[in-house]
Amino acid sequence: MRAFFSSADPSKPLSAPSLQQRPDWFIPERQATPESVWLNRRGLMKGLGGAAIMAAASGGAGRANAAEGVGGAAEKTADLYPAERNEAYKIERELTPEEVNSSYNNFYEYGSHKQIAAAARRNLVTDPWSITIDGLVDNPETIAFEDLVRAMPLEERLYRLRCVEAWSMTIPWTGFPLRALLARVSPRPEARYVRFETFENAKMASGQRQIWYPWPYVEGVTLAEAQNDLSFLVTGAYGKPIGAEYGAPIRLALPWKYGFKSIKSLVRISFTDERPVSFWEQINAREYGFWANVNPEVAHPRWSQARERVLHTREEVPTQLFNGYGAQVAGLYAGLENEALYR
Ligand SMILES: Nc1nc2c(c(=O)[nH]1)N[C@H]1C(S)=C(S)[C@@H](COP(=O)(O)O)O[C@H]1N2
Ligand SMILES: [Mo]
Repeated sequence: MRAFFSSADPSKPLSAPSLQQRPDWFIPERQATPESVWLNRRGLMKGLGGAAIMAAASGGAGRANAAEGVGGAAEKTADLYPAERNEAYKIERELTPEEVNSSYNNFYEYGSHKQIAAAARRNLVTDPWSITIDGLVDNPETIAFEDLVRAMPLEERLYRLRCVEAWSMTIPWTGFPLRALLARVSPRPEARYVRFETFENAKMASGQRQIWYPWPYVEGVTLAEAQNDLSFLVTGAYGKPIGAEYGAPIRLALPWKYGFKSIKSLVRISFTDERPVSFWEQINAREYGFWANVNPEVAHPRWSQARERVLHTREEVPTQLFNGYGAQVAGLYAGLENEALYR
């Protein structure tokens, strides 16, 4: 499974560094944590030792897992799959095989490398799972995952995913338009942004013991972006509920933006009048901004975005503006030319 990512692979065209290759990253240039704080953290890490931290993490998670059914909350909605495909969202690329997709993931809650699937499946407990919708809405609520899914119109869409690290996949997602959720909760006129938050529980995500990351993972979009047809809340893939590695039981898909915007395992969706500061933006705002629209002409500070490795193939293809979704989304950015739209 790893052969095609081997650095010995002569067809590997790009140096596609992973997000964590940044030895100095936890002191970002502009908003450094006060020195005393991170020195203490380092002291703590040293004192406990990495092994002790890992053992504590997996011990706790193992117990949690024993109490859980195989499929978590998703099991309660399994009868909804497969959902009917919406033919408006087809693409010319071949689908990435499920076994490839489910063994090459970014999910920093389970480690800063790609082989997190087993740990996520073992430790992510999704039953019970509820989602809180709050902030500037007329109908705030906290709702059980299965109740929300049953109230929403599920459909299948074929979407691309273009990671900022210059690889891509094509995925048959199942879910519902974010717009349908907006209609349910009725954002108030003052709401300008939507903020998304992943769970925070180091007992079921050992990566969250890495306390120098700004947990929980947070993302955000404008209300106009949230209302776009393409903004999709994902509950399934390949015709069944999503597994832990994809961000069970519910995650976002924003196919015209770099993959890090597509936040996993959502517990909270908030409507605000303030632009949310995302997880990666907190870590390094120079490299990972709020907009993060795909653009082959705007290089990442450390590598080109001109081309992408199509996972599972040996192909390297040109990246497209807005990841090929310009017809649907370019209009969202009229008048915003002075914003850093492409990082
Ligand atoms: N909570 C959370 N969401 C996340 C991430 C993460 O580390 N934690 N990684 C992001 C990145 S960088 C990418 S490319 C996609 C990967 O989704 P996939 O593993 O389903 O391909 O998830 C995004 N959502
Ligand atoms: Mo990514």
